[in-house]
Amino acid sequence: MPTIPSSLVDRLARARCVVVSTGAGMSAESGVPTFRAEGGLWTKFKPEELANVDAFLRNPQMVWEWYQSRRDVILNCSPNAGHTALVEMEPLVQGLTIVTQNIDGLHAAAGSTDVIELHGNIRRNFCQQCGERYDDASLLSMTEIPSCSCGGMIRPDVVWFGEMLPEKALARAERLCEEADVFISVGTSGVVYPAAGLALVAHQHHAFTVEINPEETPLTPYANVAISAAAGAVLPEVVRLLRERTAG
Ligand code: BJW
Ligand code: ZN
Repeated sequence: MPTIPSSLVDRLARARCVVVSTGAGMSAESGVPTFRAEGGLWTKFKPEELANVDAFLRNPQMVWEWYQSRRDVILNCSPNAGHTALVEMEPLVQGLTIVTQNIDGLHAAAGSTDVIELHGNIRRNFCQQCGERYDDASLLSMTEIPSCSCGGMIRPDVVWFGEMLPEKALARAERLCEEADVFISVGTSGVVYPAAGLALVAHQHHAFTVEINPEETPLTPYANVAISAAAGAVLPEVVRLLRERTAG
């Protein structure tokens, strides 16, 4: 059982604004592959060939197929104990918002009510040419890349390298990080910007900053508390201690 410092439980219980920033490690225990660790997606596939708009325009069918294969995996995954613990944390702390880089939709599937998606959602699509939205689940099983009524190509609603993050989502995330009393980073390698910068914003604005990750990251030096263990073990324990504190 990971040891949770009492300072974290105290800070959470007193906080008015809590931001939990999640990355691929959050969903690893659900069976969703991460990107950069051993066996991660970027150790097998090249992001420059698959996760930027030039790659899509060069070879749309290949990129579409890669995302379809990842959808097959993700749509068969369920939220894990870490996702569930964040749902259970909502009534135990004030002002909890999840800011996720994940595109798998598992926080919403678990039942979290305030989730900001910074890198989009693989369950949705839009037209690269005119921006028309295609959120119909029937596209999720198409092997041939579908076309829009305008003739443009339909692509997954995810943020590729070199693309802007959804403006309102990022602005809200930044504002919350400025206001946060507690900022918890879970399962991100902290190398992809601007998402990684949110931890620094929170730190600079005096949030009590926590990292939950079995590995050290560039964000670790900024953490008041770094818990070196899996999200699915740590977060349920935090919830248990919060409940214990509320009951006592
Ligand atoms: C566990 C665990 C368990 C395991 N429990 N933990 C400033 C400085 C430098 C560069 C830039 C900058 N600003 C912009 C850039 C360029 C670029 C960037 O950051 N590049 C760096 C990589 C060098 N950023 C962008 O291009 C962004 N756009 C942008 O900035 O627009 C403005 C602009 C435009 C043009 C020019 C300049 C600026 C867009 C970034 C989009 C990222 N997209 C991806 C793909 C999404 C779609 C898809 O899935 O295919 O998003 S890349 C990929 O990385 C994905 C992830 O969301 C993202 C982050 O990965 P994450 O979540 O951290 O996963 P991992 O695998 O890296 O780490 C997992 C961690 O979990 C590990 O630490 C494990 O230890 C841990 N773990 N099991 C807890 N059980
Ligand atoms: Zn179109």
